[in-house]
Amino acid sequence: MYVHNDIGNRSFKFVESVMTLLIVGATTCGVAFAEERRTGGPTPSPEGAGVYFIELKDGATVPTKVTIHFGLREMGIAPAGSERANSGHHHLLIDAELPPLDQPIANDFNHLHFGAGQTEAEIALKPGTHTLQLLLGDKDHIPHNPPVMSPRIRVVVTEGGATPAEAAAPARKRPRAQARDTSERRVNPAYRRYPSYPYYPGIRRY
Ligand SMILES: [Cu+2]
Repeated sequence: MYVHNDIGNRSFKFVESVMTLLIVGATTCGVAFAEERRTGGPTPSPEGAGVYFIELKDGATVPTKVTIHFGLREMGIAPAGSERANSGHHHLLIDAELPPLDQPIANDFNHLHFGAGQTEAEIALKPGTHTLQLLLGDKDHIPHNPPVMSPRIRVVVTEGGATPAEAAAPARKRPRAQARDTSERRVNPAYRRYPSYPYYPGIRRY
């Protein structure tokens, strides 16, 4: 009877300590998770916001000079320094780890800022494998909260690599517009005799 009681008591203690461990563990995880989510600067980003590479996939082969198009959803582009809700400007991280998300993004060859509001950029990369990542920054170049960033993708740069657009549409060759676009040929010869018209303000000409 006594032994039985002792075992019962011990097993209860064991269960109790396991429960305590579980509770402590869950609390710690919860705190760590909350900490993770809090990263980012003082500017909030709306739900569903995201940045992405347009027509550029992970593992793509690209030439040494490549134009990269930046996609943005659920937010607007605003130049650096301008205060506008739900907006920011693009940053392209080249061969760089994710920087601290609550501080201004560094400005160097690995962290390119597009503070004028650009949505594309031509960059030059050496042949080899490189990583690219987009990270939106607020007026002060600080990531939003939660941060708005793309997955980090890997590109293989070769001297004769196809551009992302060519890779996306390999069947289509040169755009037709290029062959046609000579302004001389587009002018109707009949109009050449009248090179200019008198201009009357307020009267619509057709
Ligand atoms: Cu910036």
